[in-house]
Amino acid sequence: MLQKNMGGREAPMPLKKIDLLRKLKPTSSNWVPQVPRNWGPGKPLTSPHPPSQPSDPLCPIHSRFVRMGGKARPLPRALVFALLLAIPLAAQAQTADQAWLKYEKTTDRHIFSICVRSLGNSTLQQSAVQELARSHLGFENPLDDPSNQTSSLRICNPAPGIRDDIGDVILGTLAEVRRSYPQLVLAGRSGPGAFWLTHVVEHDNHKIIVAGEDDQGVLYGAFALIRRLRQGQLIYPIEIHEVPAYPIRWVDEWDNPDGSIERGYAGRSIFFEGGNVSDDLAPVSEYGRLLASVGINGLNVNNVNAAPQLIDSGHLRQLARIADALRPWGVRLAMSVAIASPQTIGGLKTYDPLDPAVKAWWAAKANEIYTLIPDFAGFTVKADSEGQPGPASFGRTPADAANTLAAALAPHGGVVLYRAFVYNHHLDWHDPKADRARAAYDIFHPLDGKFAANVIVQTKEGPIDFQVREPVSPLFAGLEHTAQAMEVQITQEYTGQQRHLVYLAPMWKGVLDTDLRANSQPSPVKEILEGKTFHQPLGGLVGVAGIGRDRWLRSPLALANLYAFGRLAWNPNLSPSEIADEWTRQTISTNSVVVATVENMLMQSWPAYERYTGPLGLQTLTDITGSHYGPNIESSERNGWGQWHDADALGVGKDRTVATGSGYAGQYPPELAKIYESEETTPDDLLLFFHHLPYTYKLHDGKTVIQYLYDSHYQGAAQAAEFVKDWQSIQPQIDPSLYTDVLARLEYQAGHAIVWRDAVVQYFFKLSGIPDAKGRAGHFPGRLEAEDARLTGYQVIDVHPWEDASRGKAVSCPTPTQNDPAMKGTGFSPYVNTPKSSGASAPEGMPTCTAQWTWTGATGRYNIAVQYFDLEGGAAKFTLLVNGQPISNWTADASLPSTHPNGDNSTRKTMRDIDLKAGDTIQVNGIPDGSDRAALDYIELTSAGNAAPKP
Ligand code: GCW
Repeated sequence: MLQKNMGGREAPMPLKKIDLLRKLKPTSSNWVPQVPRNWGPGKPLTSPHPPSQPSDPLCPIHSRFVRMGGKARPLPRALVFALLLAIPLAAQAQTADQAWLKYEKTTDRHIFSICVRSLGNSTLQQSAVQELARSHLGFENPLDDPSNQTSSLRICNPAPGIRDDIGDVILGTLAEVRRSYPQLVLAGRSGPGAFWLTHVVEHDNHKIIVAGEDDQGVLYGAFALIRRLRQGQLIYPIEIHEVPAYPIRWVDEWDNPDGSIERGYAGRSIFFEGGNVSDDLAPVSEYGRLLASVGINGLNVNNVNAAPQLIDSGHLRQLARIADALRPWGVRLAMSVAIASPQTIGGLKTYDPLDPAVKAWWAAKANEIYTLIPDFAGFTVKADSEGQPGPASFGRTPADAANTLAAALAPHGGVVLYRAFVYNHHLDWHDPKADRARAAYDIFHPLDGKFAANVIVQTKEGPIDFQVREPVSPLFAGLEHTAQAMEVQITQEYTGQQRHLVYLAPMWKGVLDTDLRANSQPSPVKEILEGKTFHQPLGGLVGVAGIGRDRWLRSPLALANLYAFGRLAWNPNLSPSEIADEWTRQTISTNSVVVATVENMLMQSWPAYERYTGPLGLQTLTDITGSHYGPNIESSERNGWGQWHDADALGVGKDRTVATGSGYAGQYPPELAKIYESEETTPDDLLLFFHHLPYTYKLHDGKTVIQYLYDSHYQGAAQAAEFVKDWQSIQPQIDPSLYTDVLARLEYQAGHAIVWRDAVVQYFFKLSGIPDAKGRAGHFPGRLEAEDARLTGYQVIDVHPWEDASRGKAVSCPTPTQNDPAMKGTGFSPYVNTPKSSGASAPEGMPTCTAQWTWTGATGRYNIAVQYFDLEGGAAKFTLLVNGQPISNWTADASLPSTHPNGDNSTRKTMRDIDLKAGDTIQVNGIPDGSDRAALDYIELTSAGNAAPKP
């Protein structure tokens, strides 16, 4: 019997046919695969559905040749198959637009002609067949026609339902396969999207069977086959059976009709432009393909802060085009709706969800939608949250609102994903009982059992808001009679916005594995979502993707997060490291050193980011009222947003205990509540989320809280620097353009990790007054402050927040219109161009400002880091000079938040191996541009041998 073990892992299936292993033994031990010399990149297929190829009557046995010792001779079919599947494939670099699905012909891969035949003719099966054609995997015969660079997949006898013995890979639904191969045993748990990969041998013809529970399962099976082949896995004999863990495997896009994307960091929308759906939806189709390849089956297309007009008739017709583009990939369209739509769009006097006219309006709207989009998936709702209208305006509950929408969708099979992200953002920070973390449970737990069957409550993984670490939301255990989905962020809003490498799978996996001990029984979050714990048929994972036109997520390595999200939504029992491994093999290289290096970088990246941004459960200590990017510790304090960490001179942390705090800890089932109630038993990495503690409180390893904060930030920043070296170590194995792209990102990250480190360390050092046992806080050997330099033109400024600049100060080059009291009476005008020999010259009328230091340290070879602010609204130019000689010019043209110098845009550029002796002058020239005032924080010299010199 076929069996599926937990969450879709493959399970052994007894063979019912020939012992293939015996048959597959190579006949020659010195067999060497060779390929023609003129093997080159193939012509990409422009459409996922090119016109059908003429049917190929047979895949002739003589096409399976390899060259041995200059002679061609036939190989037995079974051997060909085994070798095909066994040869490790050296995947090359990606282009980001095809991400992990960039299929390349390579010169070191040996491939053969293999036929593929689908038993059915559905669109999804055709997608599956064509995907195999596109994959360049084993479906070509180099000796037949070496000059033929197009895909030579032979799609054998495409006539549906006709049984013959031709195909080498046969695709079909369970029913179709059973009809054609009645002797085949395909058993085990099933469900929508499930698939079997197996093999049969008939009349000495070896075939791989891709059987899907439904057409979608066929497509997933084909992608699974490709995934394994591309990783070079030996899969013959093949026996795989997978069933997706969750029915809901959705991505949410937060795209606005004008083409902007809330919390998107990869350019403009692929869906919308200028208020309408984009004309060109080719990228949407390509995106659908990526999503399908990892099993994602739903896409909610617009921002949860929903633009009401998207539900009007004109826009619905446009949205139908998006649904059409996604349909060949089995990805169903969903949309966010504003609860006030019946009033704003429908012209009713109210949007009270219990008003009969409102209910009728939603029902009619649903009918209209399904006429246009018959497979429409459903609505996502953000209501009574961050200014969005909601049922509370009428004294109604989220269940009232959700059920009205659910009733409208139910006749069509649609669902409502109602977000539990409902909270008051005008909380009273004086009140120790006030706590935003409590909101979801306080509001939704009392409604358990009141939601319609097609409502799924969608809860963020933690009780606050996608922070670098939070405890798991207690609501997952608090809804026993309600379908649930967990929302995570793929787009890195609070985790470095794709400028920092942060592989999020370990964080998600930690949440999925957390055992909430509901009713004192094992109840890991992943099983609650799967419906196992509370017997709910619906549930799943939703990932806020934020993909845009710039290579989906802009950063090539960030795509590992999109991939991992899909894989975990399919099977939450996969480990983040095995997912990292398979992503790397398909995307970067199958070289074992590359795989090990990249996997290690990915796995270390989230812990490193946590260490340098917000350890001990403090959450990301970022600017929570602005960019959500750079450090800004006090932005969380003393305002209504409720992300307080209550730092004062004596201690830090939010008291969420039942005994003395907000009582949040008591929302967990008793076993966990007990653990979190005491600082003794709370895990260190969540300590300050639950407890307000003195800086001198000792952690489990005996280290004080303050010393841990210092150490953690230094350790995290040092790890970020290591990522650069790790990547450099594999340069020869990496595609050059990918290498350069990622290297620049990692170097930037290493510099910004220092900004984070210094901001948080100097903030807590000043607040606590407690010295760093290792002497680092407040001491920066080799650092020369800009405000201490001889300045021409530059003015000293206070940076806000102060911790974002070294000692809180920087220098900025004023605009010609700025009143410049510092310059008054000096006769100096900063608005003249300096001679060309002094580095980059300013355009006519623009000032060049300079900061100059005299080197008083030891003679030697140094690296000089310049810490400057790369501001929005211009591209300032900088030059580093030594003794008047330019060493390096660069332009501050990165796209970073804010027009004001702060931790969002503080950037480090390092010039290496510069010889210096005492008395040498070091100078930085800055030429502002627009609102980028060429602001400068400091320079820092380290010995090129890495030892810091004494200034
Ligand atoms: O994290 C916050 C984001 C908002 C977002 C909100 C939400 C779409 O900063 O941009 O709004 O969460 O999840 O609704």
